[in-house]
Amino acid sequence: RLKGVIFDLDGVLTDTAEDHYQAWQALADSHGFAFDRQANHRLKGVDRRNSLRLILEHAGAEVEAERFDAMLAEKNDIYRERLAAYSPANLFAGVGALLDGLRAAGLKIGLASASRNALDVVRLLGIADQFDFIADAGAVANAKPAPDIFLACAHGMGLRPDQCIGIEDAEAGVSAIHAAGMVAIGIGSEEALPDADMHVPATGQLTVANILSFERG
Ligand code: B16
Ligand code: MG
Repeated sequence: RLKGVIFDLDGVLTDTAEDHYQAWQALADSHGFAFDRQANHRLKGVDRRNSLRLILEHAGAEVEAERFDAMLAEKNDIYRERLAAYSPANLFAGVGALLDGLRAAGLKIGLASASRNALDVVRLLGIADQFDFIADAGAVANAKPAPDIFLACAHGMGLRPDQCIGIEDAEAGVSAIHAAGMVAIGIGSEEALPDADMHVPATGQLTVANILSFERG
């Protein structure tokens, strides 16, 4: 029986992707590395460290460990400056009502984001109190597509993975949900997320009824 719903953050509850992109672009520009929106597509759902690896690979560049870490910190500073402008208005339409509905139906709600800024983001969105558990991306060994963050979230909610459904907008995230032994709802087209078990174009279009019927079906 379904007892918990685990949400990804970026692309599912809000659109931090544009701010991540702008921060990476500013970083790449200031260091003279080739980067653009096209190259940014590969970073969807990928954690900070692996994102920088992909950016350097794209630019055909290599940097020593110390500069690599300094670049990660620099990108995060730029990103957090952008986050300062966030408010509940940045929550995707319909998500507030969906969270209220899940809670009223007695389901637990979890967050499994690759972002180490996730807690601050949900606070800024005004939904931090809605979560029974927020998994800490900094505390898991392996990033998505590994199952770690979804398993940590289920465990933190006191549930078994097979009692949870995961909601993701990125391929790496859908793989992580499946590797955790959960069913996956994909936010986006079937083309973009071929492995997801069900698709909706936007999170706000999900209802408690169709999440529950999906489980039974
Ligand atoms: P941070 P999600 C991911 O969030 C983003 O999609 C990805 O672009 C970002 O690099 C990653 O979080 C790490 O974020 O630098 O804040 O730790 O989709 O897993 O919610
Ligand atoms: Mg995402």
